[in-house]
Amino acid sequence: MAYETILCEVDGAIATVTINRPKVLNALNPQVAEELAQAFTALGKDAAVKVIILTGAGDKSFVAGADISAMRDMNPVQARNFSRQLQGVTSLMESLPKPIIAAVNGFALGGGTEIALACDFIYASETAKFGQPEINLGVVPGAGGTQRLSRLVGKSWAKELCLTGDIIDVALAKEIGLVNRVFPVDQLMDAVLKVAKKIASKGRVATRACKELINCGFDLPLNHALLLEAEAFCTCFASPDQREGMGAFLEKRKPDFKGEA
Ligand code: DAK
Repeated sequence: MAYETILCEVDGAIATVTINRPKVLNALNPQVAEELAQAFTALGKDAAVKVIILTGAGDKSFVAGADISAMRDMNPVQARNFSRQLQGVTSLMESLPKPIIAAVNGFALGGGTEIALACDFIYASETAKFGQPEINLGVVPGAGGTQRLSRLVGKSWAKELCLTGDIIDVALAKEIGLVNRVFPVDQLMDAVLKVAKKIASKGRVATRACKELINCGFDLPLNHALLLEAEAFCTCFASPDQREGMGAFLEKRKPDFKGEA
């Protein structure tokens, strides 16, 4: 499919989606949101793709937020439509049955931090910077900045970031648990590809279930979440991957997972 504001490349089991508006630091406008929705929908259906990487074009920015020039003159109806569109993209990413890894290679501000938070985990370059500066624009974060962020880093850090609008460096982002791992700029994509390939070598049924269990179970009471986990564990036994994985261990060989999810 031809896109104008994003790039979408598939190499074997790994797809890389690059937000491609480097002149405005990859800011998100309605067209980016629409194209991201199309790309994630298509990749979700593409049986060959097992893991998706999300990154930003250029060496300065992942995503510097929603496009302020596009937002400034929106009327309330356009603002609501844009809002629903962005929320739709983050919800789609979370519900996709395949892991999405954020490769944050520079500024991830406002909607940039939020779209990274909708990924399954974040790897970042030493130059990455994070923040929820919406308060400086007279608004609140609208795509999960108050909600996904507080669930990930705790209420206190989420409040400090959302209330001050401060931009934090990657060391602090790692310290508070927003970022999993940090790499020199020229090693980030190799590191992300390496972990993507490792995940792609696992069985689809278990990969999908892990993502769904952690996402869905997190906000449930523990006993309900554990019940969900037991049901998913049981479902794995209906997949050839369970026999292949356990058989391969016992036969001292590498598993070759072929189950469909
Ligand atoms: N929008 C539009 N243009 C942007 C932009 C943005 N968010 N960020 C940067 N640019 C543009 C700059 O205007 C500049 O354009 P030219 O002047 O060259 O034409 C170009 O990118 C380069 O930026 P700078 O010259 O400013 O570069 P610096 O290195 O000096 O500064 C910076 C980099 C990232 C610190 C600075 O550009 C900056 O502060 N940018 C704005 C960051 C920001 O406030 N982001 C949050 C935006 S609000 C919602 C979901 C999500 C959202 C809202 C609702 N719903 C679902 C309800 C999200 C809201 C936001 O993200």
